[in-house]
Amino acid sequence: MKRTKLLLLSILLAFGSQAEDGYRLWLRYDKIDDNVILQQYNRLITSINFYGSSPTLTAAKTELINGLQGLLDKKILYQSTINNGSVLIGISSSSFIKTLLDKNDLNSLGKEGYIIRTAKSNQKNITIITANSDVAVLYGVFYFLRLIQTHQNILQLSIISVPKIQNRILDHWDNLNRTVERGYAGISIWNWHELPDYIDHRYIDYARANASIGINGTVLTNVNANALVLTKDYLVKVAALANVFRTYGIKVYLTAKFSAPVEIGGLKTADPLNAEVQNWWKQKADEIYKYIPDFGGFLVKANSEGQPGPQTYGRTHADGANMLADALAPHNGIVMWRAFVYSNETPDDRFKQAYNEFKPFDGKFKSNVIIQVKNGPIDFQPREPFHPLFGAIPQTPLMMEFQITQEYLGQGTHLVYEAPLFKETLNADTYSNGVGSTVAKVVDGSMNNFQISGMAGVANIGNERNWTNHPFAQANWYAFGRLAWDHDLSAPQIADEWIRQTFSNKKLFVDEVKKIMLASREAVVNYMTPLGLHHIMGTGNHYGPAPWVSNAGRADWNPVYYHKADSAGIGFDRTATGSNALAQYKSEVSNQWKDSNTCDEKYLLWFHHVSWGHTMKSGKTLWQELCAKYQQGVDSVRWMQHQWIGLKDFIDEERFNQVKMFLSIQEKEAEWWRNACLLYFQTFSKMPLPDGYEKPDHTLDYYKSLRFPYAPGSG
Ligand code: BDP
Repeated sequence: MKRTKLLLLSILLAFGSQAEDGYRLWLRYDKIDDNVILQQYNRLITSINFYGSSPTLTAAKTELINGLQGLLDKKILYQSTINNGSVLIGISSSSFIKTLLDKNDLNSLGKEGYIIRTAKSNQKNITIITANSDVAVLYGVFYFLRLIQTHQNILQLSIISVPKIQNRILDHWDNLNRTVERGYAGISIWNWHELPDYIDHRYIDYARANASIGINGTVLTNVNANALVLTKDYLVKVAALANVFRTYGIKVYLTAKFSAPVEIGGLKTADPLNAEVQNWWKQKADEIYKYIPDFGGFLVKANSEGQPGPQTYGRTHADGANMLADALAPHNGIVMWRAFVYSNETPDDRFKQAYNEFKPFDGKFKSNVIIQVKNGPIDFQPREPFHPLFGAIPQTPLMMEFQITQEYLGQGTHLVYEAPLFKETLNADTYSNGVGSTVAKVVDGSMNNFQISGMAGVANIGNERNWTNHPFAQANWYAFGRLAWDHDLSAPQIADEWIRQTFSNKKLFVDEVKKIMLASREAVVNYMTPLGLHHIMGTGNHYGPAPWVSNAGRADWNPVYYHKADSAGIGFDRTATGSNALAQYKSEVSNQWKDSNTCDEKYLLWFHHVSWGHTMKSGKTLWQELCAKYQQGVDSVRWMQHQWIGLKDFIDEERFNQVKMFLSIQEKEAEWWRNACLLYFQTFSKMPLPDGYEKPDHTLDYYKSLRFPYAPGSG
């Protein structure tokens, strides 16, 4: 008897109290903990009917059955007869489903859109999930599961959802040795050594997670590329991943090193106008497509930060991109050519470089080339004005490049919800076609009627058990995918659904966590780079504050280049009296920013060198305002901590504690940023810290002496 009890207890311990490790992301499918809601769903969903047998539809069926069985805690029958509560899934061409839906609706879906609709068939209440392609049915299944995970009413569904952007892509900055450039979540999930023979289950779960938010492409390798990935040995490994991802509608892409014809092809040159070079790339493309028939194409970083490119041979970006485009065109592949370039000569203003280099080539790229532009002109800072290229080259399709990994946002340990940052850029008005010419409309192709459109996010994924290290960094992966599908979604809406799926549907919890998430981006701006400061992070690893650095290899690698603090004031004059970068924007935009008295203060030091005594809108001097903002950043983190601690009873101990500990790190580092920056800037302002502010606990020399040779993410 005693032994049986003990056995029971150990079984309970083994299965009942499984630790929540975050691996399941937002696809947790745990039993609905609200009994009333559970019973409602149980009445409304009785069985599923399934039309089709492809691997993708089978994946959709499995997902739906697993999801429903978990959420509803009952066996879901798979039937061929229609009952009250049947959920029908299948593609729209299947003869039965076709009869239930309007042809125009189906036409409006294109290849990737789906319909979820409540209907009646023979007096039975049913739900139909259908689309014109298998993968879109899978998208619909994930959406339906999300409705239930987030406790939505499913009584009268009439949903049509079509993605606004065609190529929704994660860019992995993963190296073949499994280090991840700017990765803070362990090593690369691609285990190149064991591929193609060992297929880690993680690859499948990665694909499921991406499909659940509509991501349909993945660039497997770092933009600082290694030509080896284009050799046969690696292509078979890439093919093995592509075979897994295909079922989930995800295409693979690779970064193409421009010098590959020399490095692995034995040619003497990589000049894009050389016939042998052109032929080499054609053959290489043919070879790749033999292994991976649906290969997506190349992402290229050329003539930037030491990467080779067409300019190495006196040719242009258009020459380089078009050569690769020609090689891929017979196979329908695309070239994503990055605009993140800055030449080896020190420019008068790095801000202006991409625009200057690309503007002359507007309309000169082949139709399967898309230019990938970072959200802002410098480099993924906590806040940047939108990149001046958006709206400026109307004959060239531009795709967005966001950075999901938090290189400049506290890296692995700061809670920063990025959707507000993404939205700020997407909603910015370029005025390129009159009022309302938002960046989103440039990027989704609607402004200039482009067939090709795209949004890329630099991934924050690694082999940490919970994928992203910080549990809240999962929300950034999620938000990126949701916005790439539909950039009209709002940041609060996305946070809301993510919290419900990832943690809990309890209203108080959802409301409080949403507040934390929505405050977090402004918090990081305030404790790192308030009022338009930028690029004052530690050199190389970009970890922590280092506004004093002035000895890096070239002028525009130094924080002092960006803040230009001196005894007169602080900030980069980008008006007509300075670098005049503002002239790259339409006058409707530059007019908003060109006067330091009327410029939106969040961009003030991006565009103006302002005196320390300058009167701000608050009535404070610039120096006082700077102090206030840094303190506000620290205070916000403390508030986030306080709120989080109050939510202890709502969620599992594991994630509660992890977030709590990370918030302490964030608080410490926010204080460090405030102290180091204010002490340093004070050497110029010569003004005292206003009363009522916390005083730094160390000297400036102490902060300057800190070194982090092994900070993660340096590649
Ligand atoms: C910067 C990163 C660097 C990348 C580069 C890029 O610091 O590691 O290689 O951007 O985007 O943000 O190419």
